[in-house]
Amino acid sequence: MRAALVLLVAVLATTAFGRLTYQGQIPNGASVMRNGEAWPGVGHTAAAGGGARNPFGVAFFQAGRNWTTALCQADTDGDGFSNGVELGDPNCVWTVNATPARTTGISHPGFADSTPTIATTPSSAGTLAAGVAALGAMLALLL
Ligand SMILES: [Ca+2]
Repeated sequence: MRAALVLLVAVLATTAFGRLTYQGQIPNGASVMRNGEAWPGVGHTAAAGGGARNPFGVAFFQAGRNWTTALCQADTDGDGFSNGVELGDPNCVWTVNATPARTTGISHPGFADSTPTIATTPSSAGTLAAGVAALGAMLALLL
């Protein structure tokens, strides 16, 4: 009886450890959020992991539990953002243990109701301001 209990505890501990190991197989695997809620079980329909897999979890499993270029470029939840954009690796160059290109605004690649919050870059804001100024100058000439 005691041996069975020890075995059960060991199996449960291994299962939990395995899930945490997978976090390291994808960029920002420990920082995935879905609408403000942390989602450590990235590949699962339940935030804590275990049970059924979400579309990203299915694709991750089919990719051999590896961050492949195809998995990065795919949009497994169909929200218009590739998995790489959602997880901070827009150019699909991330490797295990490396720091992803972006570590903020990480969204969930398994749910379409979760999309990345990417700040507008200063360069594009500057371009817009220059365009507005040029348009204003053209209108001034016409009037
Ligand atoms: Ca998403």
